[in-house]
Amino acid sequence: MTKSALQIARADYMPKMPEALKGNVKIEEGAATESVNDQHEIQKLFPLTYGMPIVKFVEASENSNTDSPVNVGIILSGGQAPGGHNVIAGIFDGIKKLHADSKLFGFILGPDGLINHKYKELTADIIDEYRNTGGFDIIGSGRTKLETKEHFDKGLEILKKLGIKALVIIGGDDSNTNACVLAEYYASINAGVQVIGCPKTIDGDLKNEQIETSFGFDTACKVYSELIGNIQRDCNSARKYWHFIKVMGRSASHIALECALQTHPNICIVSEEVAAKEQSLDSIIDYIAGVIARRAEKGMNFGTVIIPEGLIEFIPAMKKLIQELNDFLAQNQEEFDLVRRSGKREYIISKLSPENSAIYASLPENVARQLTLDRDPHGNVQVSLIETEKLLAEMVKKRLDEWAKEGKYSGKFASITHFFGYEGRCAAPSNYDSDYCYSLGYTASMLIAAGKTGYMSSVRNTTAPAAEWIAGGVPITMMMNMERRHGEMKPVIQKALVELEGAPFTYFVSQRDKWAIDTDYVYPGPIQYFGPTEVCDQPSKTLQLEQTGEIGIQ
Ligand code: FBP
Repeated sequence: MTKSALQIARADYMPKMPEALKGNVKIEEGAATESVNDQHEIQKLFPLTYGMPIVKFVEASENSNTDSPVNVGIILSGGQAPGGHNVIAGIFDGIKKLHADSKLFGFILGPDGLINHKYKELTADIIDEYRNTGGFDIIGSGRTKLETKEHFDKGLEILKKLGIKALVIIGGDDSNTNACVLAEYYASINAGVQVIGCPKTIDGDLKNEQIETSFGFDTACKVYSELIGNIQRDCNSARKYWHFIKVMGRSASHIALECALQTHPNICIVSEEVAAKEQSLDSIIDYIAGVIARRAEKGMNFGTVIIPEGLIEFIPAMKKLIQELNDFLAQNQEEFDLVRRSGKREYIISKLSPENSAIYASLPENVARQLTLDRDPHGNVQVSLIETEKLLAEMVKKRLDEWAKEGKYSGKFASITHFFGYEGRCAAPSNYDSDYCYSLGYTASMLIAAGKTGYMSSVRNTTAPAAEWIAGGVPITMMMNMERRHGEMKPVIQKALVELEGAPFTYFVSQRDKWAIDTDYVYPGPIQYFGPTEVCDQPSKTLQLEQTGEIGIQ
């Protein structure tokens, strides 16, 4: 494999770690915990893993190594996120420290690898190739849900065969929920296999009081912010385009908000605000067109708009339309397929309820088509494939044309659209993610040595220097509540949406009118791996605002 100069230099980077993890460790247990909501139901569903204490690791004087090898299996679950390889390297170094003969097995392509017994032993040579690199390619990832008894039993066969003491599932909220169900099940049958979770997702929506952030968010946002900054500099140089930039984040708008905090765009839409204010698509268009018109009055016919990927489902009226379309197409797909392509739009308009039909009719041709074509295996419209950035750009143009006719707008409008998602998910992890992930992995191995199951590895206080970080574990049941999923009440980890009362959004609101009209762009530049600490080691703005109330150096 040919390596870049950066890859070669990064291979030697030693992730910074909490002081407490550097030598022998001992565990400190806190008080019993409760789930965030629905305590009675969650306790009933998880009798063996409910109520366990939060734990942390502290330095110990006595030897904390184990008498026998600690064999561990790992699964990468869901979308890629920068730093996954360092979680694995941290686990590897942790179990080798515990006992030199410990072995690490990686299950290939996500949960499928466990179910179908596809695995590979990750030896020191392999691990060394992947230290501080982006991607999940060391073993690959997959989106199969590990949730049935058949899956669990099939998995146990191979775990037993390989003498695996614990399974670490590196995933988002759903995968960690399933990790907890698995932990409970293995405990209930005395399987002798522990299950530990690690918080992963660039979307940043797996966080709470104990889990400060999910890994990968920091790097992905820095990559998108570099690109947005570059676009802003281009746009401020040519002064002739409005750039509509959609950024990933299936549901929550954390990525969009973080990128806004890093780059000061003219407009950033936050889906959670749209939902809370029950905004219509029309009012969003009015808002964007209004800023464009105000800038045009000052002679500035250029700017940037950041749009969160999940927006469409947060607009109440669009959500209803999508719901009716899902239901209608699920029952009438065959008839719909027989309608000629040129007649499909009219067909749908004639079939929907009057309210949804009017909204559907107002959508540009391509978006209306995407809403009927792009469906996942469960029959849902795949919102991530809907080109919201194009939808907004087209509708804004229409609105500005109307205003021009009414004499309310006399600027020039030309737009360019972008979607940033896959560009950031496998980037070489920032120092923050390299360090954080390595510590998460190392901590997971310590949780295993302490005999814990049903815990998520946690590293806190990460806005302080790494030596002061606090490593430990949180019972996964503590993060759970009951939610309706596919018509049934299920125990799930609460997804963290952008809090409208929280420090990052409040700060954004205090600045956005200024950013809209002034051109106050920030150009963060590429992630730096070597150099002054304020350039290389700064955590995300979201984290800094949440933990310290300060935004840090721009
Ligand atoms: P995870 O929640 O699994 O980490 O994935 C998040 C994400 O990157 C979203 O931002 C995006 O909508 C989605 O994955 C894309 O999924 P896919 O990789 O299947 O195209």
